Amino acid sequence: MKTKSAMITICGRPNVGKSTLTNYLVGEKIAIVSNKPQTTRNRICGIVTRGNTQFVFVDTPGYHRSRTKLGDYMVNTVRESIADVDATILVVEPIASIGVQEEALLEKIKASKCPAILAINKIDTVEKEKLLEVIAVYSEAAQFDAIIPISAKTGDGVEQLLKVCEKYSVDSPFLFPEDLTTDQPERQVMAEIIREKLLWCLEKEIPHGTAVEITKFSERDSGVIDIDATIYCERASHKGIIIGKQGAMLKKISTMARTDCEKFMGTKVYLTTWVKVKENWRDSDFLVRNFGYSE
Ligand SMILES: Nc1nc2c(ncn2[C@@H]2O[C@H](COP(=O)(O)OP(=O)(O)OP(=O)(O)O)[C@@H](O)[C@H]2O)c(=O)[nH]1
Ligand SMILES: [Mg+2]
Repeated sequence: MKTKSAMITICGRPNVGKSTLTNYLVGEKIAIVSNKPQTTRNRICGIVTRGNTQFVFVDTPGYHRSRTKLGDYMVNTVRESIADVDATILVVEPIASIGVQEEALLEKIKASKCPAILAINKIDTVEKEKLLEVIAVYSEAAQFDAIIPISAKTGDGVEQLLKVCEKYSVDSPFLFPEDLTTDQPERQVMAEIIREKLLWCLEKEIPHGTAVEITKFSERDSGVIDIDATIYCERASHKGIIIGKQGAMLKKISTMARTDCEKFMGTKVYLTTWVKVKENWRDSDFLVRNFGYSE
């Protein structure tokens, strides 16, 4: 069979719905999602194999002005992901003005000389007339191959987006096995699921200052998987909040995480969690790398 592939980066400011879109395209939850900005920290491939074409969508961290070493890593990850791909999808909010993040990303896309598709997301939240204004503002600002209004939540327009992406496929062997949906190792998916629940359950800066390390991941003969995870946070006071009264918060987080881990693994999971403090780890090159945020 003559095969094709297309590698397509999904970029945009934090919280626009890049990971929601990636999950919808893949048809499985492979990237964590939250209503807080800066949820995604790594570049994550979502793999979609349709007939003789394999799409590799590269979900990236939200482009922002970084204030920590971790932020530097995230922003660099976006920059690097825009180079050497077949096309980029810039995801934006349905707002009729262009922000500094979009301008900076458009500049990078232009410099990379790679074709750009604009995906105006969250159209389920706006009226048609408003959408036309958004389209007008963006078509004036840059040369897009296509402008596609979508809702990553309802799936509206996503099939059309995929159709446009097909244009960028090139003759090539498949880059990943056909049945794979992400390039992340299972351990990393488990750590990310726990981080998602931290983002869901905790307020303000606390979840942004957490990192999760899987210290044990082993399968018993019966197929049950034992996972030990350590949650790192930045302050002793945060540790108290994560654990909660009589451990109630940690229990809630762990229970929610275990359910998703079981869904992803397709088997029973025993999850044990600990909480430790690493003061201001996001500002330490060494610790940021240590937690896996490095190329
Ligand atoms: N109403 C609506 N909400 C959406 C849509 N797409 C995403 N969201 C919501 O927007 C929020 C952010 O979604 P994410 O997918 O985590 O956004 P992201 O761009 O990956 O964010 P970062 O990883 O922080 O850069 C979540 O609360 C989503 O449920 C959409 O099409 N419609
Ligand atoms: Mg994301």
